[in-house]
Formats: sequence, C-alpha cells, structure tokens
Amino acid sequence: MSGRRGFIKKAAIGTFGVSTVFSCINSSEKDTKKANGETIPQNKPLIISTWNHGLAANEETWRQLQTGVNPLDAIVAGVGIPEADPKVRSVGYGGLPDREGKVTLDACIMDSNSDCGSVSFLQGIKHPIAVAKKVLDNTPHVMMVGEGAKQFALSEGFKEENLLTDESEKAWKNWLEKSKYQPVINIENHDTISMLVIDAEGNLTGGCTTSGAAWKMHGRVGDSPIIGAGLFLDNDVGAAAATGLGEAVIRTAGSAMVVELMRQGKSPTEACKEIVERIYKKHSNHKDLTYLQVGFIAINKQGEYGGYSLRPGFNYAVCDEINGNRMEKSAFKMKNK
Ligand code: SD4
Repeated sequence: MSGRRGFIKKAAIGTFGVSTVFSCINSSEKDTKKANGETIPQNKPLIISTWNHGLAANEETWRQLQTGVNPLDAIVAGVGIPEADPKVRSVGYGGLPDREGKVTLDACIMDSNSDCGSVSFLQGIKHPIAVAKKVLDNTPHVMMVGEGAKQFALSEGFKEENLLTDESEKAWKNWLEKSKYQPVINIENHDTISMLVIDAEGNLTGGCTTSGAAWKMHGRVGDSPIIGAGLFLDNDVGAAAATGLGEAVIRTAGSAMVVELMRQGKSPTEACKEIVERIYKKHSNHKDLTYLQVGFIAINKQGEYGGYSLRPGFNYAVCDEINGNRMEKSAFKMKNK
C-alpha cells in the first residue's frame, strides 16, 4: 500500500481522531521541475513540531488548516493543546516554575510576511501563544514582557488564572530542598513546543511556546520568545525553531542561522547539524557540558524538513498528507545522554 493510501486508511480508522478532507491532487502532480529537468518533491502542506506533545498539536493544527483556518490561527489552536495540558510540565498550565515558585511563560509567532508577535515573562495567562498573536495583530510592536504583557492580555479579554498545579508545586518544593540549579533537559521527552507549518501554497508560518527552563532565576527569559533565536523564518527560504537550553541558542542566533544556511543551499537537516556543531564548539571552553542540550527543526520551501540535536533523546512530530502524523527521531551529535 502506498504511503498516501496508508495514511488515508489510518485517518479513516481515527489516527487523527477527526475526519480529514484531502485534496485530490497526487503528490506527483504537485512536484515541480527544475530547469535541468530534476524533480523536486512538493510535500505540502506539512507541519513539524518538537517533542511527543507535537503529535496532538499537529493533529489540531492540521484539522484547522483543513477547515480553511489560516496558518497563524491554526498554530495558536495546535500548540494551545499542550499549553492547556497540565501533564505537559514544560509549557503553559502546569509548567514547572522558576526558583521562586512562579510559572513564567514565553512565546512567539511569525508569519510569511515576517510579521511577528512575542510575549515573555508572562504570568497568569494560560495561552501565551494566543497573546503573542494579539501582539502581532493589534499592536505596532513585536515583543511585550512581564506586567505590561499581562495587562495587554487582560485588555484583550484573556482571563487571569493560577498556572501552578499541585504537581508542579510539589516538584518545586522537592527542588527547594537542595536548591541546586541544574538545567533540566529532555524532561520525559516533553519540552518547549516549536511548530513550523508550510501551507498548500508553500507559505511558511511558525510558533513557539514554553514555560522555559525549570528552576530558572525569577525574570530569566530564554530563546523561545526571541525572533531569530527560538524561531525564525524567511518565506523565500525556510523556517527553523529550537528547543533546549535557551542561553546557548540566543548566543548563536540559532534559528536565524539555520535559515541562512538553508539560503546557502544546505538541506534542513544539514543546516540544523551545522548550527548544533557550532553551538558545541562555542561552548567548548565551558567546564561542564553535561547540562547542554539543543535541538533544531527546519523546513524549506519545497517542504523538505529535518532536525538535529546535540544529544540523543530529541524527537519531533511530522504531519503531512502522504505519511500522516508520526514521531521521527532526530539525528544527534553526541553518543552519551
Ligand atoms: C528555554 N528553550 O527557556 C527554552 C526551554 C527549553 O529545555 O526548551 N528547555 O531555554
């Protein structure tokens, strides 16, 4: 059975949990020919998201796209699923707090016109990605932080809520006993969710949302709300997004660099790999590297995608019409966890 037919069958038996409407175009009809006659496969639309929680997020974003919702709103709805899930301890509601027991959230979103919105150090609002979208839509700014971002969210009709669940409070109290700061990486394969979408027309959109590194200092902001670090796209080239230790990604302008390498002709995986290797090299003067994990996902204008991480354990969810919604393991540089 072909991959496409297999996917349709899987969708019919509920892999997606929704009835998905398919276009009648064969993937081969969507291929384009280069001047030299070489065929480039056009696998669009396609969604790629970091970590296992990307599966549920992809499913919702796909469903929204199929019903004609625009990619920005489809991303807000998709990554809104892990944001609202208390079992996901690294995003939104139930996210692990900082060392003062405060849940502080970061998110950003960017569209194919390079319009973007971002919020960081946001407290008491469950869906920072939706607030980031409001920053994009309703303000002349790109980034809003802290109390100002919260007041803006309230003025846009968002509700203030307690985001610290009993489980996360318990985990914080356990941590307080030793109070030793050690960035937590690969938490049960749940981490920041970054999502990249290429729509049927080949336009790119991305979003990223997180509660950031657990036990961070109060006021610390990572890469995730920073356009160019946690997320970047250029609709002429491709899109990239990060997960892992935000400080390392900011230092190297990680996602922007991945896009620039794709502009120079690297495939998405090659581009992610080169930046992970650069990050490793830039940190080689650090005494202890056991804390360091970074991972990138990327997609180019042809719908080719890939990912790469420093250490094993990183995976991402990919959803397309041909192969359905599935987890793929990232290639990585270091053998040891
Ligand atoms: C941060 N990159 O705040 C985010 C969170 C993350 O492993 O992915 N942590 O640094």
